Amino acid sequence: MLPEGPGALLYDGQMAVFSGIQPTGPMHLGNYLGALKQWVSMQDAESLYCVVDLHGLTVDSDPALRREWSLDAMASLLAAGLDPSVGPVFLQSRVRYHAQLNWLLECVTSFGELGRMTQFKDKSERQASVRVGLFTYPVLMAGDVLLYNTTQVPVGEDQRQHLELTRELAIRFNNRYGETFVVPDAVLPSVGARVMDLQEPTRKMSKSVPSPLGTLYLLDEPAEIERKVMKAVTDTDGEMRYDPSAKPGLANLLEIFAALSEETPTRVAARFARYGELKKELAARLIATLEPIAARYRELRAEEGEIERVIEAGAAAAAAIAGPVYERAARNIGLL
Ligand code: AQP
Repeated sequence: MLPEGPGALLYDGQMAVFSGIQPTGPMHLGNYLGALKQWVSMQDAESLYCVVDLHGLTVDSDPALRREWSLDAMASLLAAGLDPSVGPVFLQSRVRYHAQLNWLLECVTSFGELGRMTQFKDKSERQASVRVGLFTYPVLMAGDVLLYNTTQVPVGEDQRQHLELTRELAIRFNNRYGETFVVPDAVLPSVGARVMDLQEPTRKMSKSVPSPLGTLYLLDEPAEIERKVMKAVTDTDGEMRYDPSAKPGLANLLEIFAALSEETPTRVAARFARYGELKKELAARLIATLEPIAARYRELRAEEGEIERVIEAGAAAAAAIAGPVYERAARNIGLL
């Protein structure tokens, strides 16, 4: 879809894709199906993918562990199939314009609209002392996207509201200060946009909520994947049909299967008579998809210096795009 309205004049005809992921722990199947799988399929010379380590600061952590998580996240992106020779893969904090644009955008955002963000409401309930950064997180995210003249943002369903805010801020800034930002669209996968916890299928699979049996990690061993899938919560009536509200556990398994096999959940349901058969076949498919990713990840983590080289090159390429956009925003808002 082409950008419309304010910002459209800046659009140069290229589809520019940007998306990011927080280095707040090992990546799970939701991150893969909701984000990484799409990122890989959409990657071209106009796409940028980022490990958003500044966003990761909204979660408490030991600095040494943070550094490890950032490297782990970079390795996971590359292992999932992103190719840094096609488009930049980089670390957010290495491009200073993210933090700089954040401030300009905070000054066009209202307190009330951030208070309405459901992710803030959910996450703040789980923090003893709520950081201001958790509250302003969607503004930093808006800046991440807007810095790259982005037209499309591939994300999972949980980021839809933040993307709406990004569009709102871009339009507002353009209306007040003149054409500055391209207004982006969210791109959600047709299935797999909301992978649920395998033990609590009414809650999304998440990095920051501990659920040892409910979260399927990209780096899980095959036996572990099989164990988690076979123990996934379903229901007792044993009737194989896709019904997310009445049968959320089964629907989650059917959606995961459908996202891997690129068909609809209803079609997947028609292929199996028993939950056990579905689970067995699903585990086999997950192992076949995730094992090569885990193997490549281990190779990359063992190659000293390789990830740092990708980070350096990616930051230089990203800054070359972000710099002029930031300068345009600063000039238009009235900074000398
Ligand atoms: N359960 C999910 N199903 C589908 N997509 C998902 N994503 C996250 N969880 C699911 C997508 O992964 C991308 C990166 O997410 P993020 O790092 O910004 O973190 P998040 O959205 O807050 O979710 P996480 O990874 O589970 O972390 P926590 O626990 O911190 O919330 C995004 O495109 C997201 O949509």
